[in-house]
Amino acid sequence: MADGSAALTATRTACPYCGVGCGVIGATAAGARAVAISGDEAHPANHGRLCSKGTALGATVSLAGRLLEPTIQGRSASWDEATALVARRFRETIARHGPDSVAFYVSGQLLTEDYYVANKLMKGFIGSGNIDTNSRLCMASAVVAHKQAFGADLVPGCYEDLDLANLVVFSGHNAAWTHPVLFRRMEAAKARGQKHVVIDPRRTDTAEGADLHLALAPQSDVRLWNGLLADLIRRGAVDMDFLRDHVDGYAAVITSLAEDDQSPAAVAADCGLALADLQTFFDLFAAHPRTVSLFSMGANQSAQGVAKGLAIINAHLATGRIGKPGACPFSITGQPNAMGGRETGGMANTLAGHMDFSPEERDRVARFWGAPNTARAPGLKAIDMFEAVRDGRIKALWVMATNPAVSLPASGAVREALERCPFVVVSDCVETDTTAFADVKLPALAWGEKDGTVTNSERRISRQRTLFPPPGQARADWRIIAEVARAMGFDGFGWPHAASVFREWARLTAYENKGRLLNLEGLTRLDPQAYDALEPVQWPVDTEGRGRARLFEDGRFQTANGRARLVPVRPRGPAEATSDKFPMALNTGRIRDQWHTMTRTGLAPDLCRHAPEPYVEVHPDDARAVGLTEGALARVMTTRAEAVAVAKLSDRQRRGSLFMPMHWTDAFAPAGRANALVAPMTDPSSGQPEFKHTPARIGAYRETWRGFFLAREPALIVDPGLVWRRIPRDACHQHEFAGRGDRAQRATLRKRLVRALTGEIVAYEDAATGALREAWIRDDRLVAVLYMTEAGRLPPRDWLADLFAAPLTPETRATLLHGFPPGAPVDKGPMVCACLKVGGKAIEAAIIGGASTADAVGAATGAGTNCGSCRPEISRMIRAFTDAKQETADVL
Ligand SMILES: Nc1nc2c(c(=O)[nH]1)N[C@H]1C(S)=C(S)[C@@H](COP(=O)(O)OP(=O)(O)OC[C@H]3O[C@@H](n4cnc5c(=O)[nH]c(N)nc54)[C@H](O)[C@@H]3O)O[C@H]1N2
Ligand SMILES: Nc1nc2c(c(=O)[nH]1)N[C@H]1C(S)=C(S)[C@@H](COP(=O)(O)OP(=O)(O)OC[C@H]3O[C@@H](n4cnc5c(=O)[nH]c(N)nc54)[C@H](O)[C@@H]3O)O[C@H]1N2
Ligand code: SF4
Ligand SMILES: [Mo]
Repeated sequence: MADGSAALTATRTACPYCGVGCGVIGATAAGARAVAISGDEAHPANHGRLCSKGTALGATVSLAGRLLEPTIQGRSASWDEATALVARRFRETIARHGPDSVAFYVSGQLLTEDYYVANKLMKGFIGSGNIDTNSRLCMASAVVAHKQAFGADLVPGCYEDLDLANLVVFSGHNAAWTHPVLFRRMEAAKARGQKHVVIDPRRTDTAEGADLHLALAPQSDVRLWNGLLADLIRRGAVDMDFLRDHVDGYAAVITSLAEDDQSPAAVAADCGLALADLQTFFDLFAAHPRTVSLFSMGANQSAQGVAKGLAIINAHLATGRIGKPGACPFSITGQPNAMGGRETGGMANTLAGHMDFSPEERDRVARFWGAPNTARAPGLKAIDMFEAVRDGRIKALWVMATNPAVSLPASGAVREALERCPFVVVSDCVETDTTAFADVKLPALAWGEKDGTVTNSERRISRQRTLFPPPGQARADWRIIAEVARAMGFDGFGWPHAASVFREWARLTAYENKGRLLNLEGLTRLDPQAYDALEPVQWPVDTEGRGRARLFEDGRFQTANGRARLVPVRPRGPAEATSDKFPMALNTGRIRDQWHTMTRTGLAPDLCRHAPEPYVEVHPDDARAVGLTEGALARVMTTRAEAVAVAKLSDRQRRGSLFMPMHWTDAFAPAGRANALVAPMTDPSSGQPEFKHTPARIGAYRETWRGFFLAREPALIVDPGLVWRRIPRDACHQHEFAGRGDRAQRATLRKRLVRALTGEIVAYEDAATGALREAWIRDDRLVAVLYMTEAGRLPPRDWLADLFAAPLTPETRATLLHGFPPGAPVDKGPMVCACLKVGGKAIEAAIIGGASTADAVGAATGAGTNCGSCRPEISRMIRAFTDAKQETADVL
């Protein structure tokens, strides 16, 4: 699918980040490893829009840090050798300890073709259910809720419903940051009158501009949605005809609701909400038949995640708000191919193609694969899988396209498991915290090199296409797996190209299909050319190749009797309650410009400027109580571990709650890893961990010294006594340090940092204040600077960081050790608009200059005019300024 002039080739592909699944056009020149990115206007998911992460894709395609050849125990190996070794070790382990002694842990960032092949090998030919995916951490609760309510893991709605709805409820979903392109679409609908309600303990950027924000007590969602359903019943707002014709379980739900006091006052009290706000929500919901309820990690990542999903679905089924334009419960997916993994069978408790382990379904899949050994029972879910690795039941593990040493809860125990496991294989594109534990590292093709399909949140299959030739010896994941399968002696893994894998997968969905909605019948005969040219299409795909936007339009569901099920759910508290020792609730999640464990977005300096360091957000009252000030280092402690992060004081946080982003790793900030803290408590039926609630306490870190080191190359420091973090900048790397040791600790660090530096040294030292400032200069260029202090202040870093980009002048040299140019210190503030690179200070200046709307700020500075995901923040800055002006006026 390439067209364009000989000089530049434009290729239509899809963004590798979130589940919105935006179409991207990459313009490349032959022989160059660079790409110009633009949004694909013809793609129905985004109509040409991209967010900051998609826009910055070009900055992530360098080969820095890439795995380019297989390695065995750290030494280079050929593919033949590595493949043979993996096959032999898996075969031997299975022969001695049985098929359940091995496991695959895979990812929603694999393509559908990769997923299909991995699943076929493990469940079909090795004969174990032990393949699970990081979607366990993400979508598992929604999957169970869908299966219980609809009979299969089916997402009823489509993005068009987000335009057509009159009311959108965001349940534990910070769309402004996590699905920015869809959020812009809903902002446009809001301008036409659509109402937004946000249910989230935090006042997120999504909540900032909403009509109503319900800052509910953590984990009280089931109580809230049950209260809503009871209220709808009281008002007579349920759809009795729809219930009679299409839904079972109404009587049971009524009985169950009666077990709790459903008076609005009692519900409001239990959810920590003002009664008036609760009433407003109930009124809004009753008044708008065209309601979409989006639910995401605030719902799924909970020990009652399934119940939360069901409570939301119940409200929709009872009001008949499903299968109609602008009305549905909508579980939005996180990863680009979370959906593809659920389809192919990446989860340990499903078999393949929406078929499970009933004897009939299992036999059907086994016949299709020609694999009499096909697993008869589900395997271990992620948390249990790593527990089994830790206690030695699993002895060979293959991790693909995920970084569990960072992203699984209780990551300390996960690292122990990886350390103890006799044989660990990791397929990745780069070195990660997880590859550090690998016996065998296998280099995978990355975005821009790989070729295949992904399915987005609205069941839309899109092509990811190749922009660059494979670097080094990197290979497609599906091919790596297929080669190992063949080396293990299995037939049925001989596909010549991705198109033939896809065709086989499509045929499985259609095989003996008497009513499974997941059916790709119309795609079973794609030849390589047609596969290459495949236009985005939503499953089910009929024999003519036509997709379907909305499911259940005829009121038929995929249960045995065709009726949906209302499933009664009762509210419960979090899995681990807060206590005197750990009185606060630690919540974790995402920030706007980083993607998970930063292996890609961490390469783009522009994406590291909005929230450059690991932080913990805390209510000012809670901070005051423990002597924490804005910007100080805070210790966060749980029963599992301790972390150190920068304190951000904000009344957007509830009292008693803390929030930490999930992103930082050993490579960027070892002390700031949130998952060292998180307890591995799970929902009993979905196995999804409660990432959003761990009892914790917070205090000040109280460092005795601080410093920063700017250098051209990143430094990696292993020293648990030290708090450090690295921030990539345009022309250098910024490292921030703090410690609680004496001057010897500083001296040891200094020695390590400067060991390899060469050049002329300019230095200033004041033993009395513990100030040390040094710069290394070679050929009029800065090589590195190191600043340390005990009691004193450190200069802003922006000016110094920018000095690395150009030769020094006599003027800049003269004030180098001051840390700022002649005149004022330079501090651009955080990067508010990552797309157009506009800092907070420039936006403040525009606001002071009279810009009083986000549009006006955009006109003055450009900020917010590309993807718009910073517009809520700009509005907040305008409001803060107006409030401050008002207060001043009141005082005067
Ligand atoms: N920028 C960016 N975007 C991403 C990603 C990324 O890494 N970075 N990752 C992608 C992936 S894989 C996923 S899964 C999605 C996730 O997208 P989201 O689900 O929107 O992201 P989170 O920040 O994990 O969590 C959402 C919200 O749940 C709230 N929450 C916490 N506890 C509760 C509770 O008890 N009840 C309710 N109602 N809400 C609660 C949190 O405060 C948080 O604001 O994002 C995708 N998009
Ligand atoms: N505390 C806390 N923890 C969380 C969450 C939370 O909200 N709070 N959210 C959870 C959720 S929803 C998710 S989805 C997970 C995400 O957690 P992870 O999956 O661990 O995060 P990523 O950084 O996206 O890891 C993807 C890895 O795959 C590699 N990769 C990318 N493309 C390819 C490819 O084509 N082939 C191969 N072989 N490798 C590739 C990348 O380099 C990277 O190392 O984190 C979970 N962890
Ligand atoms: S919203 Fe952003 S991250 Fe998500 S698919 Fe679109 S461009 Fe990529
Ligand atoms: Mo996710």
